[in-house]
Amino acid sequence: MVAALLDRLGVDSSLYQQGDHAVHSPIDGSRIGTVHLEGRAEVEQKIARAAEAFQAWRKVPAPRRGELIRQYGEALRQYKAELGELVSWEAGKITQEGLGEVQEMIDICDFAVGLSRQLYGLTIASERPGHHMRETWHPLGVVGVISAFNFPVAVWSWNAALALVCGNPVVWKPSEKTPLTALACQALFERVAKNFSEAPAYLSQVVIGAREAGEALVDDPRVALVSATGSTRMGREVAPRVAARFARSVLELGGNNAMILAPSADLDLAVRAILFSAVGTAGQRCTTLRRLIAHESVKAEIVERLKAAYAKVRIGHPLEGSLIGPLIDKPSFDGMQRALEQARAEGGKVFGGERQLEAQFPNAYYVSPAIVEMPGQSAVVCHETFAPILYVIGYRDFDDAIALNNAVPQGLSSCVFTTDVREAELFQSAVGSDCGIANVNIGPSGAEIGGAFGGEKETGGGRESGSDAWKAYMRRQTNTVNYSHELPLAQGITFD
Ligand code: UN1
Repeated sequence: MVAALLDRLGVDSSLYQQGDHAVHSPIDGSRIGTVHLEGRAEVEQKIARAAEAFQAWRKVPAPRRGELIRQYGEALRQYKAELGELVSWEAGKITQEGLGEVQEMIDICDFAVGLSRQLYGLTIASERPGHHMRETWHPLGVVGVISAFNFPVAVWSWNAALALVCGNPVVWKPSEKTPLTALACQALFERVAKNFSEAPAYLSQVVIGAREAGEALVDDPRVALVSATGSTRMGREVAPRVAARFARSVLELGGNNAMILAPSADLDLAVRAILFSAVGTAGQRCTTLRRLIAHESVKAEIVERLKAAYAKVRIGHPLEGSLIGPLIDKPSFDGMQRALEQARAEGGKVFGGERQLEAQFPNAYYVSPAIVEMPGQSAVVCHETFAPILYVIGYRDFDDAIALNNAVPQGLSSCVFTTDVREAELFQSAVGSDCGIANVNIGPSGAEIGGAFGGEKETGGGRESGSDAWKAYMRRQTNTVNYSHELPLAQGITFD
């Protein structure tokens, strides 16, 4: 099944039938491939090739670079079903979410194509007669991308589509849990690039490896930007190492996203939003809803309604019409159980969270999503557990709700459900949510690619995807041109 998909996507079988690292599907634990893990020397060789590709690619006009991405987007449209299904097999996403992830890739390609005819700089008023100032944006260099298992293809594409139109080659290290989808993206890319005469060899490369491979990317002076998605623990190691060599990083790390549910909220809407954002992707999005901060007047009702809705959610094989697929692996399941234990110890009332379908899938980890009523925002609630656990806490005063929203170390996404315009605006004001994303009457997950994506505090501060996130992938240059016959100095200095 997986081999047939990889074949259709153009992946050479030698890449997933040899090697020392087995890849298992979270759907049933079956082995779906074996890959070779690359070491430092192999990564360094790929970086050297990328550095060479940069010399040529930076000279190609940006709209032509955009044309390559347009064609890549077309290839993604053509192979959306296959790639989406492969995402399901390798990451355990349900059909809709596997396809949605490929759609997110297509969307960022479209965005990048438009961007390739923009990449605007400024013209700036000069204080000197006969002078002209402007700001231009130039290609930056090799971009290293480190991505996580949970968005195995979309997050790479956010980075790659922008990096490539900005004139940079890309070296991608996907999670060791999801190398096959990366090989498929790369095969599609190579198919398009091979017929694109201006594209140099090694414009996009994949590195399959573990920690050592990631470190090689992080430490190599030829890598101008490291864009890393993953845990805060990983970011804490990456950020200082990249900074120590004065390179750039874009970090997208942990989230601990909340919804404030106000008394005026449309509860029907809220139930649906909570279901998608807390239960979708089996709670394994960085934007997953993890904390529900509900006004005391609606808390009991929302918990009852959620329990009823949770009880009806179909759990099972993600390609067979379920809404919740498996967790990625056993450590993830164990982490969830530990968090629930800790929540109980901290006074939580736990509903759900048990292993499911063990007889049918002894080597896979399906769970019922959990709702945990907590007496307050205790330690376990402040920690991101990458599983479907929704902690519910009460509030009385809206300012306290905002304070609770902000009182965790992470700062990715947040939302408020209210029909009170004052609350909605306050939540998005300077004294409101401290997160990179703050929504009104929609959940914290499922962002469109048009906005900048990322967050503050332990989330790492990076921005990817839309808006002006492209600027991280280029170097800015200020130009002053003297078209006069004099040489006036700035600040009125005379130097005669
Ligand atoms: C992630 O989980 O790393 O906003 C990215 C969302 C998706 C991206 C999630 N568009 O939920």
